[in-house]
Amino acid sequence: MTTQTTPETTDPTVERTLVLVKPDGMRRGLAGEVLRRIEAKGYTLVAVELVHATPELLAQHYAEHVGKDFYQPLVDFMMSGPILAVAVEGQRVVEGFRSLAGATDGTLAAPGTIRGDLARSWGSKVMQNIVHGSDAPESGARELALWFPAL
Ligand code: DAT
Ligand code: MG
Repeated sequence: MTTQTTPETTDPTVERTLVLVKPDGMRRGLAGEVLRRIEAKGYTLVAVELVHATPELLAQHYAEHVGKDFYQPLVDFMMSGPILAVAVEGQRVVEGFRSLAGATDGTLAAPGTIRGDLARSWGSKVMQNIVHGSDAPESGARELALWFPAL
């Protein structure tokens, strides 16, 4: 009799994403709440590190936003305090964490999501939305290489 199960290590649906608890989340003491939700969903924490971001790191991380009018305020905000960088693994975790995080604008994010439950936005506060999550598996791999070069 042959086994039908696929070892998790060879399962292509197992992927990794980068989660950041942004400076507003850290200031408000919400790192544990974010990690709790990730773990409760069933994902695995692979690496966790407290990071003080540099302009160089943020320019690579937010390459798609360089030159936009909110870019410099975003960099200033992301350098306003420590960030908790988290490498998270699981089946379809990239889209799964985006779903846990909710929409970018905390005012509009659905209740039940991290942003919907914990973030509000008005004026320039829209960027204070607690968390970052990679938006595609390729972004996850690219961003994890920036924040966790040894991983
Ligand atoms: P997300 O973080 O949901 O992936 P994004 O990649 O479009 O959103 O933008 C990155 C961050 O930049 C976002 O979390 C908050 C900030 N941001 C996005 N659009 C903005 C805007 N129009 N004004 C101010 N900040 C903005
Ligand atoms: Mg994004």
